[in-house]
This record gives sequence, structure tokens and C-alpha cells, in this order.
Amino acid sequence: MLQSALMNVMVKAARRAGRSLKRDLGEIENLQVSMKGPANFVTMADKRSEEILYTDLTKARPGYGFIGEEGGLREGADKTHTWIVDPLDGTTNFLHGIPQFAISIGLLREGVIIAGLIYNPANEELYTAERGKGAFLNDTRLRVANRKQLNDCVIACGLPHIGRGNHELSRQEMTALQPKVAGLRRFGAASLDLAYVAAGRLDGYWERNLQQWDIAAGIVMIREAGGVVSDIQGRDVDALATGNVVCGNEAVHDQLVKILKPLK
Ligand code: 2AM
Ligand code: CA
Repeated sequence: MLQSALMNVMVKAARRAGRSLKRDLGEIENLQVSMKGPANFVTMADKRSEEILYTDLTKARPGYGFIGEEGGLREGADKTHTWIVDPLDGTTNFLHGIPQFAISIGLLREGVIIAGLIYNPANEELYTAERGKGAFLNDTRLRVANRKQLNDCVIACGLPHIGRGNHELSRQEMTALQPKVAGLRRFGAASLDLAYVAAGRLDGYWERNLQQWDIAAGIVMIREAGGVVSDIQGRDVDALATGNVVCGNEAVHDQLVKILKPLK
């Protein structure tokens, strides 16, 4: 695959941050048994990853703004471009030594996501997409799955955890979907769920209460793989404002919106 200069920059930064996360994951596996537990250590791992990404991306593209989960917005001189970065998506998985976590980098130009990268350093799966240039897993071009009947589909979701979101609404969603689909899944890293839909592994995915860095890269990934992504009301998600997302091929997306939208 011929990689653009921009994607080269993103890949290099992600691989360096990925090495840092992988080292830290190894430490966590030792810390699991300690009394204090690994929570503080994970926060450090998260921050280390973000600083690597900030340093590398800013060095290669001086002036671009940077929004990171840990450090918030760091403005640059160039107001048209902003990196939207999750240095460790799937934190709870990471904390438990479950190798389902990722670095997610999106690039916003004048309100439109033009490039995305999602990288799981645990298995070295690297998902990349640029607007108009397709989506890839490593060197392989991606295409969303073709299944159109929900009862053939494996659909992933998010579940709000303790103290967050609307648990009753989440149960209503399960009740509505469970009898209609071949399987429901809950993996715990939003960026990878989106990447899996782009790769045709999952037929669809929805989740509420997300942040822009969880989904920025995944949105362009899904679109470049021929899929459809919106918020649960069916509205465009480029603004990244609503924090909820539903996606799949067009047929699956539309059926999911139809089922989920009326639930309150
Ligand atoms: P995180 O691991 O970076 O926090 C899990 O359902 C997904 O929701 C993960 O991608 C997780 O990202 C994301 N998420 C976003 N906001 C969250 C929050 N306040 N609490 C837990 N998970 C959150
Ligand atoms: Ca996240």
C-alpha cells in the first residue's frame, strides 16, 4: 500500500506510543497481584502515550491543534487542522490485562474528519483511512460486511458502567435487539468496535455516552469502508458533538436506527 506523507506521520507516532503501551501492559500484568493495584499506573501509561503522540504529531505538523483525552485542547497557530486523539481507548480492558485496547488518532480539517488511525499494539493490528482513499487493515483494503438481515448479524454495543449513562435505557436496547440478531457483543473499546465494523467482522455497532476521541478515527474508517455512521437519531456525526453512534452497512445501519431511535 502506498502511504501518504500524512498517514506516515500518524503511523510512526502510533507505533512509538504503542511500544510504550505494550511495555506498560507487561508491567500491569505484574502489578495485578500487588495490594495497591494498577489504576495509578494505568493513568501514567495513558499520559505517557498521549505525550508521545503530541510530541510526534506536533513536530511533524507544527501548528495543528491537538485535543487529547488526557490533556484536553492544546491550540495551535493553524486553526483549520486539529488532531483528535485517544492515547488509550479501552482503559478498563488495559487495566485488566485484556488485549483489546487501542490508540486512536483522527484529523479534523474545517469540521470534517479527513484521516483516521486505530492501532492495537497488543496484536499489531493497524487500521488506517483517509477521506477518498479507502480504509485498510495493515495492507488489506477494508469493506463493511454485506449481510442485510439482522438475524444473520453480529452486532456490538457499549454498556454504561457504574455511575454513568442510563442503565434502564441500555436494558431496553438489549431487550429490543437481542431477539432479532445472531449475536450481541460487548468488547469495551469503542475505536476497535468501529474498526471491526469497517473490517466486516462486526455487522453493526452502537454506543452512547462516547467522547469525540473515541469515534473520530472510526467515523472516517467506516465511511471509507463503504459503511454508514450516524448518531442514534440518524443525524450526521461529523460534528462529533452528540457522543452516541450507530453504524453498519446501509441496510443494517437503517434497521438499527429504526429500532434504537424511539427508545428513551
Ligand atoms: P476509554 O477506555 O478511553 O475510557 C467503553 O464502552 C468505551 O466507552 C471505551 O471506548 C471508553 O473509552 C469509552 N468511554 C467514553 N467515555 C467514557 C466514560 N466516561 N467512562 C467509561 N468509558 C468511556
Ligand atoms: Ca476512549
